[in-house]
Amino acid sequence: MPLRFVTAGESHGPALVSIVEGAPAGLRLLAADINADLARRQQGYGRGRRMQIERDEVEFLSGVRAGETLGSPVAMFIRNRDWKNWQEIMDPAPRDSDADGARKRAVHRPRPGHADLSGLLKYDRDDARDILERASARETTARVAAGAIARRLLAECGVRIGSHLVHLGGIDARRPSEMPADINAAADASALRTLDADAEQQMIACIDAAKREGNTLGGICEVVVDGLPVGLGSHVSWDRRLDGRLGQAMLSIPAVKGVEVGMGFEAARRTGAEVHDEIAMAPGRTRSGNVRRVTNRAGGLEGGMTTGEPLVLRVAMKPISTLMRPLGTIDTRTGEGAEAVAERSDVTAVPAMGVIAEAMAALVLADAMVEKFGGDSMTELHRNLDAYLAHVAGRLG
Ligand code: EPS
Repeated sequence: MPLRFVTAGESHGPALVSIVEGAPAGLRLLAADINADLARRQQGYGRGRRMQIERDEVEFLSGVRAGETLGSPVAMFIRNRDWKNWQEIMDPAPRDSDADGARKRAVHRPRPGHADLSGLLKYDRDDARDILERASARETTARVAAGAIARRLLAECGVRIGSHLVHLGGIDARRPSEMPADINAAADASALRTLDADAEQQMIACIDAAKREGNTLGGICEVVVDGLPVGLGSHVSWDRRLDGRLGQAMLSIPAVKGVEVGMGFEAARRTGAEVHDEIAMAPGRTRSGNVRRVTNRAGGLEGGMTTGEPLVLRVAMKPISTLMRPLGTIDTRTGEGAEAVAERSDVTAVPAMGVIAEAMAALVLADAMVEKFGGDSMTELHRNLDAYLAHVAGRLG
């Protein structure tokens, strides 16, 4: 894994930290590039009040000088504005216990569907806040910051990533007859990041109804990546297959429960003749080796490698686990039945999930690019990519 990242931070702690290691030197990078993606992640109808409090922006702590990466780890700092309301509760210093030893805003009624209960047992904590603060999807801010660096790298190599919402709360969005050239420009103009304005109105009505009921909604986003060269990833070993690497990245996003590549589950219901993509010569299509797939049901991956066709993933998110009309649980102090704690939360965060899925896809794909083409400098990466493309283009036709 030549390009890797790690995040740190609790949802209501002072800040989030994101460290990306392995970005080649000489990549042009501005805080504004990262802030643009952070702002996209904060959009979306159905978010709670927290998104009005936060305005996510990075500060570079290392790895960038005069607008270019140095090849050293890029550390980014993102302040939590809500921290000022939680300082006492989240203070790292030892506490003077209250008279009865109670902790403020302690959570003893774990929410079904969250990490609260298993985390509390596994990490031997009394207060589920010690778990939920880190399990919170607030952490995805730091992933999007890391992903924005990967996106810059891919953009310099001619690769573009976009996403749009295709389902929310039981309502399917119709696919446009022709996909827009810039998917994100179109999707970001929609309150739900969907390309179907009629479906969007119905989805908004569903979100309003779910909110009134104290309920939550899930949905599906599609990620599309154009411009990938043939041959990223490999068939030779299980952990080098790109579909597996992308699958892990998608399933690591909080509340994501499924990922499909290309036709996905539908392929299992069809015959081989209905599923596989026939091959034809396509002179001038250098990124795929002067060939094309007549269809792209495989979604740009065959044998764990890119084909040079667009990569298409669909990512499914369950409804958020915090319900304002709480589900049944137990009180962990007594073992008696209780209603789960109802912390402030969102009705849905599927539009944001699409942006997070883009970031995770970017990180996996940039890693695969650096792995194949070398990662000390952008000069090296470009030289090797160009030589490879020239070579594969000369093989056929
Ligand atoms: C989250 C609960 C809400 C969300 C949060 C994820 O935060 P709070 O508990 O402060 O109201 O808004 O998402 C974010 C803060 C974010 O940046 O996406 C949860 O429990 O997962």
